[in-house]
Amino acid sequence: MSTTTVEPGTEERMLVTPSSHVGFDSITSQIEKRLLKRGFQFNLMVVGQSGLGKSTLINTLFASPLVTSYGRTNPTEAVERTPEIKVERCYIQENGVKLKLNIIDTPGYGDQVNNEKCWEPIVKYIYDQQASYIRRELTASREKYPVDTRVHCVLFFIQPTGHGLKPIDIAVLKRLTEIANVVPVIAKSDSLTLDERAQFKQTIQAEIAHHNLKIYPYPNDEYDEDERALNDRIKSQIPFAIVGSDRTVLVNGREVRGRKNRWGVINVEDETHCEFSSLRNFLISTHLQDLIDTTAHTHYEAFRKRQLTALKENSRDREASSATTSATAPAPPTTGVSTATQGPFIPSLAPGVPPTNPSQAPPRPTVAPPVPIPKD
Ligand SMILES: Nc1nc2c(ncn2[C@@H]2O[C@H](COP(=O)(O)OP(=O)(O)O)[C@@H](O)[C@H]2O)c(=O)[nH]1
Ligand SMILES: [Mg+2]
Repeated sequence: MSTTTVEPGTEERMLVTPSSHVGFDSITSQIEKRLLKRGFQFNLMVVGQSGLGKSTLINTLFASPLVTSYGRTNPTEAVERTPEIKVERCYIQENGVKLKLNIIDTPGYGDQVNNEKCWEPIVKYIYDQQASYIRRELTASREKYPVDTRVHCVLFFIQPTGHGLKPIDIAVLKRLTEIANVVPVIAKSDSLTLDERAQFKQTIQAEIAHHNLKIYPYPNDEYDEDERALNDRIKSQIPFAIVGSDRTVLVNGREVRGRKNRWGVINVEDETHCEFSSLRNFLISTHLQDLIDTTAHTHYEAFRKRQLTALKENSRDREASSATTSATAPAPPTTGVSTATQGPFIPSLAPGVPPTNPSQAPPRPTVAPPVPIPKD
């Protein structure tokens, strides 16, 4: 057995190299076996006007007919009044790996004449999932693996106008990037020439920088050099100019996923035609776990911190006010309901929703939804 001391400053531990094989190097395969049995959960939200190819892209990404279009297919159909959220749950399997997918569609987004606050149901949905997770975590008898419905990635579809982001896009992006991993894509990029596409991308990148929009992936000290280089490359490519298709077409006797028009065929997986492959590699092959981790460690953590701080402040305020009341006023008539059974409660922290009694409301954080605290 040989022993060496670990360099000072790293960790106060002796590095011991066993003289023969012990077997703990199999821990990674033990973990892998367990993870494979449990499967993986990935929750992907698509946001963008109807008709931009959101459903088609989902089917293209997973090479499966997972979702159907909820958009309006004929002009007599009423425009959805609110961006009603629809969740498609399915699971797909590849080489023994089970991926449980929740596809969250926002069909009516941005389709109104007045789109003011059209992001509210989307923001509320994201918060609701975080609140539901916190509730699961805070119950006395916690589930071993709480169901995770937190949104891991928001694919934001930009209309291929060639003129940059619309004010509504900026307003929505500002809100969504604060609470989730947002990846913008240029929808239906086959409608732009290569020059127009390059120019459009530059304009959008400049707008992202100008408005300081925090687009995923974020800088992280834990990344090594290779990961940082990969993220820099991805950053320079964002927004991905994509083309989707849920059909296959024949090119040189080979079936490819693509779109056929009068001028020829667009092979969606061909890098010289569009950036769909880069987007799929990024989302699924290289960053799937990072998207899940960043949701848990960055977005959910921020939400949890805000909620628990507000809860603590609220209960401190209530203790202080009840101490003042009992010191200065006669005891109120008993209602038969003890405060202990009512449990802690935050009146309302929802953006845009006024608290029931503003004078008793805790300080409002910029963004935070109501947290119904578990009763058990
Ligand atoms: N030209 C072109 N058409 C597309 C593309 N993706 C989808 N479409 C078509 O656009 C229409 C609307 O697509 P859909 O996926 O239902 O849009 P959604 O309403 O955003 O979900 C369908 O006819 C699709 O075939 C694309 O990348 N390029
Ligand atoms: Mg759709």
